[in-house]
Amino acid sequence: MFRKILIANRGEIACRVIHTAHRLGIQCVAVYSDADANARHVAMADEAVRIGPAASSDSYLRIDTIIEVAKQTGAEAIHPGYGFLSENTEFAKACDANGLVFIGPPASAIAAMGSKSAAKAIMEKAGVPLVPGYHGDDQSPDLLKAEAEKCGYPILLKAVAGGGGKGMRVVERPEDFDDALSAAQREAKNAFGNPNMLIERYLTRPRHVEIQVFCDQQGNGIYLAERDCSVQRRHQKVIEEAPAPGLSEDTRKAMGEAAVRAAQAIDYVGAGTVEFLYDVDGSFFFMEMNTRLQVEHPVTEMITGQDLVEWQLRIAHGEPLPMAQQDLTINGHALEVRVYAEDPDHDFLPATGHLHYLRTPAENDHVRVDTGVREGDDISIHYDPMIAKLIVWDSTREQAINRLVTALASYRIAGVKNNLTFLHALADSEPFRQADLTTGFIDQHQNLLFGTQPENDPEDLALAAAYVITHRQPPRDSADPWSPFATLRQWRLNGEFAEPLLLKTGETVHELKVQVHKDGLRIHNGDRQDHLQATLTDDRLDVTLNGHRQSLYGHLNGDELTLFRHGRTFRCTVFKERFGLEDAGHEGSLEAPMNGAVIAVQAKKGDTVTAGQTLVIMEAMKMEHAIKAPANGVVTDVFYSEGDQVAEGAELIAIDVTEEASA
Ligand code: MV4
Repeated sequence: MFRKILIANRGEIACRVIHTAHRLGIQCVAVYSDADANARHVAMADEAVRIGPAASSDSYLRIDTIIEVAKQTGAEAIHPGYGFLSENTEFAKACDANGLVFIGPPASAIAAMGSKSAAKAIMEKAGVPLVPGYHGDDQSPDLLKAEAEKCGYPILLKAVAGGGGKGMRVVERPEDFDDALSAAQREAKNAFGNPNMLIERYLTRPRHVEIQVFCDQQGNGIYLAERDCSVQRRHQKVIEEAPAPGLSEDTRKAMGEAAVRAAQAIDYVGAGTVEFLYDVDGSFFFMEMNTRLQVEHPVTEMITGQDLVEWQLRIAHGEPLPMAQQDLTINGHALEVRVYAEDPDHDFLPATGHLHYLRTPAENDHVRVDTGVREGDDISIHYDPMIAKLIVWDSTREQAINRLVTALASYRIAGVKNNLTFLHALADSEPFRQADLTTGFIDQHQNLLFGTQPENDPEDLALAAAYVITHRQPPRDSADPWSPFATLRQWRLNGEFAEPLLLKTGETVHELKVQVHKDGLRIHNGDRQDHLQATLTDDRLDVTLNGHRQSLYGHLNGDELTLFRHGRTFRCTVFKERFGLEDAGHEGSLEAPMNGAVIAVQAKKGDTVTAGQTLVIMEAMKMEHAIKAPANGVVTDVFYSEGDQVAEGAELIAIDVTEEASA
């Protein structure tokens, strides 16, 4: 076995690979960009080498630098993870040329799957079922139209050079064909530099079912069952599971054997995934082959009991497949969700920020968390915003879903917008429990998945107030008369005195009144009155609300409170006094209101500016936003210039608004 390997990746997959390598007694060299100097994958590795600035193109995509580091550190092999250089033929070749083992397939196998039409031709020859259609070189419009007629409308035009859903167009009727073809060709030429199209019958309610395959260097192949990844959003997988609900043993075998034929047709070595469209009638068709270990590989590990990274390492080192097909069994059901830094309520816009508070579900035989971040880390604009993968297993799908729902409810993140509430609603939804899986799942069930959080649930507000009040209580032995909590005693003696507490959710300010009585708190919110007892232990609030005992968790960061309850995240800003409200507005802020690009800077250092004057113009989501001076003053610093990408919250410009400055 290898003594030392280099992991040419970051985040959760780098950590995942290191975990298995260490279990096998293999030393690990990590690489890192400037943004990742303190990252988890660096801390886990035996040694780690800086490879450049934060931008991927200057670090994790630098073939020359990474090869050099591998040679310098004495690594014998390179694991590419997924993304970055994992499917880059130049990288695979560079490893070969430098006497390093690329832990993946030969460059020729990666290249064979690069063109969709060439891939289809290979698969056809290998007897892998294809969607009826045309994938020839002759691209004359008349011929294409005749081929479309042959496969039957609706048809799908796919760019030969496309992939992952890019460059596709549905044509419903023959009379729409000509216009659709020229538009699709134009788009494909612009996007991929190749206008060629293939034509397929359009399946209207397909599922995405993929087979995990492995091949060794001796030419043996095996399939490790399938994964159903039908629940996707804009071709991003959201939930993956294994096995695929309702797939018969016969179909599994037929699909598995087709996948192994597909791999062997291109002399595949290592871990690969053959994706199929699976139709309602049980038929299946080759879609594409991914020549890497995939994000969702853990669900296969959970139902087979195998460590796929260990298989990769053994095979790359020349060992034969660790198992024969007939010895491989599947057990129970596994689900994976991808926890992302994104905002489901704003079209899943990627989010960035600081992970002020991060609590993951307890891991055990049923629950696994694969992550590359720790509390206190930043989610930056430079890389994929995945925070973690949450994987669960149980003996039935129903029990596995229950595990998932429970685990999601105990996953807590404050500081960065994320999709936990969305995932919880999705996993707990009736259509998902019913396994009503198609690629249109999220669009079809929007009403169940979005806006599931009541804006101003009075229970949330009462519990938020309870959290704030108990958080302020001094420790029992505190005798500090200057403590800000000391005031509490005064009004505790007098049950009639009610302290105002202002909680702001969105643009609404809720004016609550809190009374502390011997038997608990009384919280007034308009006409509503809640009576509760609460004790706070670290971040856990044990509370009896109107006679209902429950535990929930919270996190206060300055005046920003996040409460976690029933799988939902409730956020509010806390003010003791009305005047506090003025401080909270973002008006006049000189910070970037969102991730975006600076398109103009209209002030320079030393300029005298007047309140309301536009200083910087930013663009995000194709909209312009003017950043204006909050007061008269003098510009003391300009931090960005035209064309720069900036992260939400970054200070754009500094101005001195003291009277001396503006005098
Ligand atoms: C299709 C299809 C329906 N009919 N092909 C999308 C990604 C690309 N690799 C293939 N894709 C599709 N091909 C035919 N003939 C529907 C899709 C499709 C899809 C496939 C898998 C997972 C999610 C999807 C979402 C939309 C469309």
